[in-house]
Amino acid sequence: MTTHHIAVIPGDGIGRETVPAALEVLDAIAGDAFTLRTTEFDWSCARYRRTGAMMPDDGLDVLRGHDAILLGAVGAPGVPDHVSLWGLLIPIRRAFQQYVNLRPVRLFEGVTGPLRPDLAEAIDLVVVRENVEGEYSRIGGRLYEGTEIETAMQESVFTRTGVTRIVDYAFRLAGTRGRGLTSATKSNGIVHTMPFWDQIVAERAAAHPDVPWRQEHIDALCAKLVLAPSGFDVIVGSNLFGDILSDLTAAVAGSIGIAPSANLNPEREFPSMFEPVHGSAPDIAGRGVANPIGTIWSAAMMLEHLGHPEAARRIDTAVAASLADPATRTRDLGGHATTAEATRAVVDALPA
Ligand code: GGG
Repeated sequence: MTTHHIAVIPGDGIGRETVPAALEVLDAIAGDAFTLRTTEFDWSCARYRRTGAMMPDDGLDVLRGHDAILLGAVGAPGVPDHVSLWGLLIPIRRAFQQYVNLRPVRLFEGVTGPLRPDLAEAIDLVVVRENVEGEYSRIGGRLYEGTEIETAMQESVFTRTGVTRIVDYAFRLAGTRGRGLTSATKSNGIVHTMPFWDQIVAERAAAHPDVPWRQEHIDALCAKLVLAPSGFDVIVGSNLFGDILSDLTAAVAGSIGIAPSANLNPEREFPSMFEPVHGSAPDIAGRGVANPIGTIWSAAMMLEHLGHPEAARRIDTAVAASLADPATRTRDLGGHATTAEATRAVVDALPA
């Protein structure tokens, strides 16, 4: 029997409700093939308020000793979002070279979200987001602060290594899924980094001759994803564009509350991290109404990554069954179920 050591960081807001929900499902599924030994860390905005840091100085060294990280959400009123993000999430992604952020989106039976009924056909796509460089950068600064000519500048970082590895990952994934790759850029307006990205996509396409691919400007792509989302399979984009596209597609498929993500270090040299796409949602935190599915599905992706695809599929099946029943849908999906009821529905629907 394999034992995996999981670092658990519920974080802030609804992360403190959805992570226990995912742990309940993981508890129900662990058994003969594997067990999970979890260690919980209180790294969060609450810790930041207490100590001035989201995590301890040796936090990354502590995480290094784990097989995977399960994270809820970061962000709380009173703590600037860039402080919480750069104090916890981004250092983890970068220290562990989690350069792939995989964000699958599916339209589940019975969940139509804002889609017109005639568009509610199979949506089954994956956003592959570059996760450690691009527009997420601290390079820049402010000039003439507090004056009328105050100026803010921010630089993006696109390296040949960074773009090539994410594009290659996306081509390989598209090759296994079979319906082609779309690359999202904005090369008509952003004249250095985006044409560089397009150039590398075109170069790498030659190494993946069987994968159909196309390039789309991000603005036009957003419109197409709203109007005809079923026409897309794998979409690759920069750190910022991938983040925006995954919220957009998750909302089109019903709710961001369902959407999972995997921050992967594909070489498995370091732990990967699994977290829902949604944030801490302080407006509903503490009320027991958050949708746990995004975190539960992220936990399933974690099991897949740890070498338990069968267990991951059992969770997927249970998630689909729970979403098909209006009685066990949370408010974001038009239902009335609490976090606890939605979680119980998944546990009860786990196939034997
Ligand atoms: N689920 C983790 C979380 O709190 N995400 C909120 C967020 O704003 N993330 C930004 C990002 O993924 O770059």
